[in-house]
Amino acid sequence: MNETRRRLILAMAGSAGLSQAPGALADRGIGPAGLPDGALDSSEYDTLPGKQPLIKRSWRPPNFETPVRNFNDPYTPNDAFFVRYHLAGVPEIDASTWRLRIGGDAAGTPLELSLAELQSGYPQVEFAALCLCSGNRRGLSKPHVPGIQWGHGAMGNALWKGVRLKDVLARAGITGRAVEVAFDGADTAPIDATPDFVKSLPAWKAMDENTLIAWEMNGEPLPHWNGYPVRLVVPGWTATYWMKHLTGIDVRSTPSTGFWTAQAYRIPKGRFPVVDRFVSQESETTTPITEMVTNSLITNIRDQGIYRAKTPLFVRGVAWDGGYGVDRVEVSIDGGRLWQAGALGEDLGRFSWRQWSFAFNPEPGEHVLMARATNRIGVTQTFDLVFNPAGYHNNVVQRVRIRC
Ligand SMILES: Nc1nc2c(c(=O)[nH]1)N[C@H]1C(S)=C(S)[C@@H](COP(=O)(O)O)O[C@H]1N2
Ligand SMILES: [Mo]
Repeated sequence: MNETRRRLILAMAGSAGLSQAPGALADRGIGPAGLPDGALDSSEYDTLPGKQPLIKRSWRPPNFETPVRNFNDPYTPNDAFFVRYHLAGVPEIDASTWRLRIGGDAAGTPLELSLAELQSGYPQVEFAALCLCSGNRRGLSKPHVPGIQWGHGAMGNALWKGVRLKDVLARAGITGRAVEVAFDGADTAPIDATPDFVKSLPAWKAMDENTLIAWEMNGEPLPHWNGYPVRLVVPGWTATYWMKHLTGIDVRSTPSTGFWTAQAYRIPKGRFPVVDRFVSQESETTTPITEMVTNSLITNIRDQGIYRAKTPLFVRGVAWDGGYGVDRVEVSIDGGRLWQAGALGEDLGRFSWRQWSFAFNPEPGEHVLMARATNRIGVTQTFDLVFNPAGYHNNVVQRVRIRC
């Protein structure tokens, strides 16, 4: 808890929402069409200070989704990057008085760092990584599940710059007794009914050389809404662990019992093809979500869109996984009967998404476009939803219907 922080008053800034019929909302990119009617009706473009108009899924706390058209760029612009909060008390932090406290019963030499000390005291690293909300596409779950009804846009790819968490933990004298490392951000719940957002990582993942304490995103300071001044970057793992406005690190010899680690963000055991385990938090039937599953998205073709026949149509998209790297993307233009190789774009690193493209000359008539990614350890996407009560890990192969 930082005394100097102030709550940001969420002023309705420049509402760009238009009242239109639900069908038109899907057309404007608020979709996809599979979202529940209520979610489409209550969503609109709206503008947070410093951001472009994004798709508002909730206002308090702010949950804003990136329009899919932005995913045609290799990196998602900072002012279009999605915003996800659990608590409505979004902190406004003065970087000159911000401090990061590292302690806990498995830290022999607790310490406190200013931003300048963090930036000058450790080797710096920068790489690309996809930040993807566990619940991205939750709105497409059938049957529907409670929670923010995300479409496809609760994700973004960026270059992250910071220092390795393991270097800071070493300075704090992390001992062999460490089981988990828990992270606290400066946000607060306005009424104390909601538990503080604290997330724990297994000690091995905290000590991974790619887990960063980052202050820069795409060459700029982190935007306010994406964790200014400092956030955790846990590449390969879903964004629930990417603590924003990081203020406290607790190196623990015992598993965290906090709500957001011990009860929330859980998946049924054994149903998803994931490799990484979070053993100290596993129960008989559930386990915390860990790495992202292999997935892809068509980014430039509109579902129900009309395109020219007998003219080359360039299908573009992105594909990603939990950090092994994308091996291939196959594309079908006939609803999944025949699959052909898509062309992969530049490899921006194994934690980045990978752009891909596929060109064909459509015959007149209807076509169902599909894309299916496979990663370097041979794990691919599912055709049938793996239902789970929180709607996580939706990597169902998309079906995009077009008419030519
Ligand atoms: N402090 C803080 N950090 C947080 C959260 C939060 O509510 N508070 N939400 C997490 C979740 S669930 C997601 S999906 C990502 C979203 O990152 P973004 O808002 O920068 O897109 O932040 C993570 N870090
Ligand atoms: Mo999330």
